[in-house]
Amino acid sequence: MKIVDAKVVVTSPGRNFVTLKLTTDEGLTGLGDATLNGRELAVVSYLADHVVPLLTGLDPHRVEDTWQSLYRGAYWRRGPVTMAAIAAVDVALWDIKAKAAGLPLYQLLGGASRERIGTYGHANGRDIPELLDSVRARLAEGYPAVRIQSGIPGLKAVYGVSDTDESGAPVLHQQARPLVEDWDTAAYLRHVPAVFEAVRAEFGPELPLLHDSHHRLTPVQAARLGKDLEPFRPFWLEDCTPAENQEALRLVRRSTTTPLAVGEVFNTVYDYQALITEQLIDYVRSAVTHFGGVTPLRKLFDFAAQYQIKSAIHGPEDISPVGMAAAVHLDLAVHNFGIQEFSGHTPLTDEVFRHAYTFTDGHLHPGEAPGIGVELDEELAAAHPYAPAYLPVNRLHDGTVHDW
Ligand code: CS2
Ligand code: MG
Repeated sequence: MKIVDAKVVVTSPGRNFVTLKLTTDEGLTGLGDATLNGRELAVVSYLADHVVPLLTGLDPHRVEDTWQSLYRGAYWRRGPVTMAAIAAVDVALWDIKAKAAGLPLYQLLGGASRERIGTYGHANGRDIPELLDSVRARLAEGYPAVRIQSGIPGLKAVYGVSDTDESGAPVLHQQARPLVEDWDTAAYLRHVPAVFEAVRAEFGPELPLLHDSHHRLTPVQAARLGKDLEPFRPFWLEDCTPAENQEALRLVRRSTTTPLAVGEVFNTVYDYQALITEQLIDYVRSAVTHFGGVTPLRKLFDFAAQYQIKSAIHGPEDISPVGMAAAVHLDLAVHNFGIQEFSGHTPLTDEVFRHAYTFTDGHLHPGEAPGIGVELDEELAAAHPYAPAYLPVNRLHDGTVHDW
C-alpha cells in the first residue's frame, strides 16, 4: 500500500480547524488534526509546503519510521508548529493502519484498559453565583468532575469568563485581533480560595474540582495558592506557573500537597524531563495534536507511568474532533489514565467531523468504528472558510503585558 494523495483542509465551523487527509492507492483514507489555536496558517504552510510533498509514495504502515523521518529530517526540531504538523501525519497514518486491520485504533494500542473514560467539564462564571449555576449545569450534563474559573472582583475580563456572551455562555476565541484582558495577581490570589470555599459549601467535599491558573503566577505565588487551596482538596491546580522553567515547580512542590497538572503547551518529552523524573507533577496534559501524535504521546505516558504520573489529555473546543478521537482511543488503552478534558464542539463542527466517539453520562468512549472513527464532510467544511482569529493577551493595570 502507498500514499497517493495528501491534502490540508482548513475549515471554520464556529472556530478554525486544520485537518490533514491522506489517501492510499487502496482507497483507504486517514485524518489527522493540525489545529494550533491562533497560529493555524503557520501549520498549514508547514504541512502543505514542506511535508505533503514528502508523503506521496510512502508506505502508510511505516508509522514509527515516518515519525522519526519527519522529526529528525527537519533538522529544526520541536516547537508547536512542527509538532502539530507531525502529529497530523502520525494520526492519519494510525487511522489508515487501524482501518486496514478493520479495528478501532485502541485495539492496536493494547486494547481496552477500562470500560469508559471519565471527563471533566468547564464551569465558568463572571461572579460566584453565576459560577455555581455553571457547575450545576455541568453536573446536570453528567460530568463527574468540574473545572472552576471565575471572574475576579475589580477586573473587567479574565481567562475563562471574559469571552462569554451576555447570557454568560462562553464565546469561542474568534477575535480578529487579540482581545486585551486585564490581570491583577494579588486580586486573583485573594479571590480563588473564596471561590473554592463557595463551591465546596454548595456542592460538598466530594466533587472533584480543578482549577487552571493558566501560567500566570511566580513560583512563590503558585506555592501560596497551592497551600491556600489545600483545605478544599482540589483535584488539581493546572499551569500554576510558566512550566518551561521546570525548576520553578521544585519550589511549588515542596510547599504544597495540592496536585499539579502541567503540559498543554508542551510538545516533546524534553519539556517534561525534570518534572517527571523529580516527581514534580501529578498529571501530564499534552494533547495528541500538539505533542507530535499518538506515537510520542503513548511513549510519554509510559515514561510518566514509571513515576505514578497520570494522563490528562488537553481537550478544549480548539482540539478538533479528529484530535479528540485520537485522544479517546489512547485514553481507553493506557493503564495510567487520569482524566480527559472534554468541552465538546458546536453542532456544526460535529456535522463537519462526524465522529464515532460518544459522550454519555459524563464519560467518553471511542466506539468500534475502524480507525479513529471520524469522517470529514469536505463539502460542508469548504462552506466554512478560515477566519483570522487570535487568542487574547493579558495586561496588568500599568499596561505591562503578562502571561495569558
Ligand atoms: C485551557 C485551554 O483547557 C484548558 O486547560 O488552558 O482552553 C487553552 O486556554 C486553550 O486551549 C488555548 O487555545
Ligand atoms: Mg489549561
